[in-house]
Amino acid sequence: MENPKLTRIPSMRERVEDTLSAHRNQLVSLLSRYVAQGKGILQPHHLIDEFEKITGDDKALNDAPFSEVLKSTQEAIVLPPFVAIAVRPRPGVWEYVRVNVSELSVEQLTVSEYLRFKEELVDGQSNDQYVLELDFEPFNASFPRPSRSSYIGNGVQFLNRHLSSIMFRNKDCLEPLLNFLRAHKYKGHVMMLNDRIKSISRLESALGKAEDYLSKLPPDAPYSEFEYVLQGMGFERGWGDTAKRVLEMIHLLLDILQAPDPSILETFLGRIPMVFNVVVLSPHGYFGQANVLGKPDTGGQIVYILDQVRALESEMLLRIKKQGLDINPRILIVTRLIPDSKGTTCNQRLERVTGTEHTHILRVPFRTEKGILRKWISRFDVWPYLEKFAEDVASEMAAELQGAPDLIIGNYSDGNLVASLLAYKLGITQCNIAHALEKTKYPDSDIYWKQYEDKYHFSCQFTADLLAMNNADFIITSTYQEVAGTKTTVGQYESHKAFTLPGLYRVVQGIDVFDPKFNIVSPGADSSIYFPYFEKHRRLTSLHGSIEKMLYDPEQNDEHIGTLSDRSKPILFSLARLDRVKNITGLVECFGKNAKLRELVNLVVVAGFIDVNKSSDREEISEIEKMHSLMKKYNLDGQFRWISCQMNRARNGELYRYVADTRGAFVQPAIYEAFGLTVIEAMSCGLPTFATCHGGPAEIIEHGVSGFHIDPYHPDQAAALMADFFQRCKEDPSYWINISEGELKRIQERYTWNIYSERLMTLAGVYGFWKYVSKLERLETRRYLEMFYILKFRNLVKTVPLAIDDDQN
Ligand code: UDP
Ligand code: LCN
Repeated sequence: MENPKLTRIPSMRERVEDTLSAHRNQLVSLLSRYVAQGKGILQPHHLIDEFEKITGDDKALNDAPFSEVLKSTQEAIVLPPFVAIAVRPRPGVWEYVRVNVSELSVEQLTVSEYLRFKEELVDGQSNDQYVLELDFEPFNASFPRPSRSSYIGNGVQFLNRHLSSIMFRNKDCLEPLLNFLRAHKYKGHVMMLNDRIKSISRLESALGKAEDYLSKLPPDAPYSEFEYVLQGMGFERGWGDTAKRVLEMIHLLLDILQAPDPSILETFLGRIPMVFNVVVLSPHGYFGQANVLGKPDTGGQIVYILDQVRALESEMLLRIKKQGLDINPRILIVTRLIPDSKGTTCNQRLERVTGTEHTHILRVPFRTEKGILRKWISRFDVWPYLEKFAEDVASEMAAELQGAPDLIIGNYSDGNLVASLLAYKLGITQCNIAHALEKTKYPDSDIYWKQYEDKYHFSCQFTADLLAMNNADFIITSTYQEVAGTKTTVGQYESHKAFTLPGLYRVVQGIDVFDPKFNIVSPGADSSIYFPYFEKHRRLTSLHGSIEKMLYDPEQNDEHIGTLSDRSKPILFSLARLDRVKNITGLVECFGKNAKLRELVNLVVVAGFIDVNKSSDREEISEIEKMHSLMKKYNLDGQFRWISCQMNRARNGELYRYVADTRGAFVQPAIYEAFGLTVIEAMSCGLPTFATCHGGPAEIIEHGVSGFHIDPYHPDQAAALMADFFQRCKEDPSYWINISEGELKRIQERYTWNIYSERLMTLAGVYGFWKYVSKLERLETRRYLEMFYILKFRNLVKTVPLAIDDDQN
């Protein structure tokens, strides 16, 4: 066989240089166009648009290496005569190149040099060699991590492979497993192994004896019948509730001792009783079970957590029973107590979660030296309260649980920070859920952070995010794109890999998306509320009267304004909080402009307040004003109905189905949507859905099969796509059914709470074990984080003003 010729892959710099020498003229013309735009940041579409202008049909240039480089460029920094580009050949992998357009020289930059160059956009040239750089790379150097992008988001699978291969290579590595099983206790009661088993060889022989003994018993013999015999051999409760299940566990462990295999290890670790008490943190309000949804900051995260804890409690009960234990699990959702609770239960300390037996909301107030903060405040303003909150939570939670939890789950930036403080202090396994990382939602909010500081305090938020993502033992995301984007777009976590906050610090390695802590575990929609429109026997027809009133009652009031003069038209429906990024005003505008769409459908939106005086949120107030002005500008009366936020979930579920009855559609027009629960809700009802192509919905929906993607930056195209859909459905009603069926299939395959809770409990087991065996390595990172918290974060927090209660004004 001929020897394959070994060729070196050219560096990014060489690829740019090669193209520069082969296509000098065109490239100079292109780069000059970029430079002509002056100092600033160019986005990928700017770069490609200009490239297409100069290449036209020039096949040679289109095929040149530079074309590839440009297609994977995520941003260019123009500071004449330089153009620096950040190239992302594949998810998670970045390179940086700078071209001097006057001298036609090309240089490869390190991440740090690139960021320093980018800072010049804001601060001008600086010779300061001592800018603080945050770099987690050295701590992770000895840590296992995959290199293929396809492994991203499947950390547990990688970790199991790694753990089983080291156990296989070196029998001494089984020792930590033994110690782990021996250390297992619940409130002082030993589980799994007692003192009789002190070594691996002893364990092996005891397992052999137990196997022998159990195989002679009836498979369904209860544990109590053989408890004492097993105890004599060195086993304690936790292996199973029947002889059959204990035998299964024994076989799994014997297999691991013989020849560790990743999937066996995962099954075994997932079945060890480890999690009885869970604390779920979601500090900012309003967190309640009624009358809260749609209020500012109160949306999907609340829905997600309430559904999650119900699913989690059932899964925990099932597992505990199968483990042969008689223990009641506890789940506490910890949030802030808001004394001025505005008709909600947010002023109650403890509230049982409906549909559960062992799950409560525990509310702890935000407190300062001046006392308790009484009013609601925006999630952007909570930073000064969190450290004290964490301390108060530590004692309240200990009292409530009579001990420490086994797992802490943080939610959003504030919850993840508090989770980090508690998990670090108590040595507990920490899981993070971002829901949304604001850096992605607000473009360029890192480099221009100072402009946002007054209203958003992103300096605190991004710092908190970095601290929490690095402290977490594992991170759950709803989609792959949340971690590492797509081939062409950057993931939310990925955007924290390298960025700069000029004047504060520079992040050269903030998080690595290849870290095996990332796992995709997607949520679902509560199937008792969001079920298909055609399941007639389950439909809540008794609510149709109030739904029709909401939609068609001619009265104009705080609850609804606008009218629908032709009730026979399908409804184009949207439901969201009225914040800027949700872009409801963008939807209203694009509807207003498209005569065809206006002729084919009625637009109905449920969002925010109609009366501006009811809102205390900055963004919401400006969106409310914009909605009113758009209604006038486009003369929407007769074709448009605006309904204020709706907090009754059961009725909202029926509303989606009511819209489906009109052969309508749902539209989610956000400028960016981290995941998008309303998309899942609409799809679960079988309502055809159009959703933003920026963020989670791009992954949830397969365009043209289980819904449609729309681009909020091209509203005219979005409106045309929707008009075409309704026109086509008018001509061929089966098209509507096809899309609806496609959506229901997609939901069943991927987005259900059953899949979620099973996965989460297994992850808690595997990462709990991993935390135990890797204690020492992680300590280095944690000490570095502690220093960053104390030296940086605490000072930043001091810049955020404390809120003043209304009666103190
Ligand atoms: N929601 C609601 N009433 C409203 C607005 C929103 O019940 O007036 C619910 C909606 O049904 C969904 C959640 O709030 O369950 C919004 O979640 P999503 O993930 O779509 O967006 P978020 O608000 O979390 O950004
Ligand atoms: C926050 C968001 O912004 C949404 O995109 C998510 O669906 C929601 O949280 C639940 O995770």
